[in-house]
Amino acid sequence: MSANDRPTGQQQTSTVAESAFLKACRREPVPHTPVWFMRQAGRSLPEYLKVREGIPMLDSCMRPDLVTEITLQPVRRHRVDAAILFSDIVVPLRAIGIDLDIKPGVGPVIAEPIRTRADLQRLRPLEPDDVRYVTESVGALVGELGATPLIGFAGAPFTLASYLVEGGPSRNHEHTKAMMYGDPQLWADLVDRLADITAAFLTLQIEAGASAVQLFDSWVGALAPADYRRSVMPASAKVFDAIAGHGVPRIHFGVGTGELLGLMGEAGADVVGVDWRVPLDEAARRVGPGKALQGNLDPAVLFAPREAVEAKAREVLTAARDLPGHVFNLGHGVLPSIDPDALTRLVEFVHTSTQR
Ligand code: 1CP
Repeated sequence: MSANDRPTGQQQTSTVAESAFLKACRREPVPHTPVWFMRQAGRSLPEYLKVREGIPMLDSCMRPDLVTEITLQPVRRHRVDAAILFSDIVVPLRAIGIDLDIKPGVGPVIAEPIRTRADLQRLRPLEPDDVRYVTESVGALVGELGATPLIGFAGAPFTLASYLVEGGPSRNHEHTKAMMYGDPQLWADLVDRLADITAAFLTLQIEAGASAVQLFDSWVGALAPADYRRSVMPASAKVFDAIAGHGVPRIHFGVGTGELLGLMGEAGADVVGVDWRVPLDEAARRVGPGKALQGNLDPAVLFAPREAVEAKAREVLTAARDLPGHVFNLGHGVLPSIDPDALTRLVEFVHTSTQR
C-alpha cells in the first residue's frame, strides 16, 4: 500500500507545493496546523521493528527498499503532514570512509575519534556517488508520497563534530570543548569541513526531490551564546547559505536552545525548531520576525492520559495562535517506548482543533 491509499492531512490539496506543511513553513495561511514528529519512524512502531529484524541500523539506511518502507510507515499510520527520510546524521560520515557504527541502545560510535590536525584529512568532501542509495531512496519516496512533502535532513557541524571528537554520545562534550577552546583554528577548520559535507548531503537530497530540509543541531544547547556565535554559527550559516538558492524551506533545530534562539534565527533558517522549555510566543520574540516556528510538545507528555495530552497540546496551539507560521511537532524526538496510538490521536487532535 502506498501512502496515498489512505487519506492524510493533505486530503483537500493536490500538490506538495500547496500542502499545509509547506504553506506553514512559508508563513502562508493554512487549512489546518500541519504536524509531523521528529523520529516518527523507528522503534515506537511494531511494523518498523518487524522490517528491521536482524538488519543493522546503518545497513538499513543503505537499502532503498527499506528506507522507502520505513519512511512511509508513520505517514500511513498517523496521517502526519510530512514524511522525514529514514536515515541518520552519521550516514554521510560513514559514506566518506569514517569507521563508525550505530550500536543498539547507544548510538553512533566512532572507531578512531578526530582529535588532531592530521585526523582532519580523513574528512574528505562528500560526492553524490558516495550516497547513491540516498538519492535513489528520495526519488522513490517522492513518487510514493504524492502530495505529502518529504523532509530531507543532516546533522549540523557542531553535533557531528561532537560525535567525531568524543568518539560517541557524550553528556559533557569534554573533548569537543577542549578543542573548541584550546585550538580554535583546528576547531574552525573541522566545522568548516563538516559544513561542506552537510551542505553537499542536503543539496543532493533537495535535487532528488526533498521539499524541505532540517538541520539537526541536537546538542548545541550545551553552548553559551557567545561561544555559539564565535565557534559554531559561521559553519551552520555556511550550510544555510549553500542551499538557499534551491528555495526549499530550511528548518533549524536543537535541544536546550532557549538562550540561542535569536542566533539560530540569524544563522539563516526559514523555520526554527523549538524544544519544550520555551513557549512558542516567547520563542517567536527571541527568534525575531520573518521566521516560522516548529514545535514544541514535550515528548514525555505522551505518556500521560489522553485528556492531559490534549490539554498540553492545546497550550502549544494557544501559544502559537498569533504566529504566521507554525508547524506542530514535539520538542525533541518520539521516545521509543511510547504507545504509537497516542501519536495518531495527537495528529487527529491538532488537525480537528485547528481546522479553518
Ligand atoms: O536501533 C535502532 O532502531 C536505531 C535507532 C535509530 C534510529 C531509528 C538511530 C540511532 N537513528 C535513527 C534514525 C534517525 N536518526 C532519524 C530518522 C527519521 C525520523 O525522524 O523518523 C533521524 C532524523 C535521525 C537523526 C539523528 N541521529 C539525530 C538528530 C535527531 C535527534 O534525535 O536529536 C541524532 C542526534 C542522531 C544520532 C543517533 N542515532 C541513533 C541514536 C540512538 C542517536 C542518538 C544517540 C545519542 O544520544 O547521542
